[in-house]
Amino acid sequence: MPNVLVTIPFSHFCEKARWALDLTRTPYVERRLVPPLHLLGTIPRGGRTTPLLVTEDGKRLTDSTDILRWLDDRSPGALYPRDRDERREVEAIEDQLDEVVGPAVRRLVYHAFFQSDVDVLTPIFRASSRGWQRSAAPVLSRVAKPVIRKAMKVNAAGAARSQAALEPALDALDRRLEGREYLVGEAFTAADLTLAALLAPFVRPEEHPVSGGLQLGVAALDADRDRYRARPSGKHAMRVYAAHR
Ligand SMILES: N[C@@H](CCC(=O)N[C@@H](CS)C(=O)NCC(=O)O)C(=O)O
Repeated sequence: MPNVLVTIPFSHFCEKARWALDLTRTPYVERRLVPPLHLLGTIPRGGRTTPLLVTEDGKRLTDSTDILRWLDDRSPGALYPRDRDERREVEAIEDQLDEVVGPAVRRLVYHAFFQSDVDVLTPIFRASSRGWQRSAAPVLSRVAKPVIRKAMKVNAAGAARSQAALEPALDALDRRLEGREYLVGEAFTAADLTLAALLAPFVRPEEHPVSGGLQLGVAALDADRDRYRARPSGKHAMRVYAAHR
């Protein structure tokens, strides 16, 4: 059995895992399922959220960080530094990104989508899938919208809370990046990959395998993109996509 990665294709946590698999040249099959169909891929495999990796030897990894650690165990040093102190720094930054930045970016992006007069979800579903899911994108996105809104508390109060959590986290990363090429040490690590993948919905790098090149035509989202691209953390995300994706 090959390694199987179950994804919501445009999810930034899924992009984190997919990038790490690609970077370590680990063969895998991606099962792309738009929400809420992802549950058909995750629940039977003993999970709920995506990414979920079933490894060729039958392990089920239900969290992006577990996937990166598993990959690094197989290719030591590919994602985490061999130096113990540097590794701890990378892991701490990754945890903070996963816990604060990832959820905040997701809610803010969905909030901007749902505020827009234009239907943004359908083109994203379409760009994400093939076959019948692609043909059914307008229906599936209509079904998904209220589910996402409720599950992720996508509303004005939630968006305000997320913005308040995101700003200090990005300020700290902006300061850390002053005068350095990478977040930790002298090389690209899981910290840089995680920052870039989790900011991708805002900065929209061309190299993104699902959303790269997708024109959404929503002025508010384009203004957000330009604002995030202008700060050091956003610039760093764009730079590591160009150099490492
Ligand atoms: N901490 C988890 C977060 C994963 C996560 O929140 N995945 C979202 C997509 S961005 C998901 O599958 N949501 C659908 C659901 O909860 O049913 C990880 O790093 O893997």
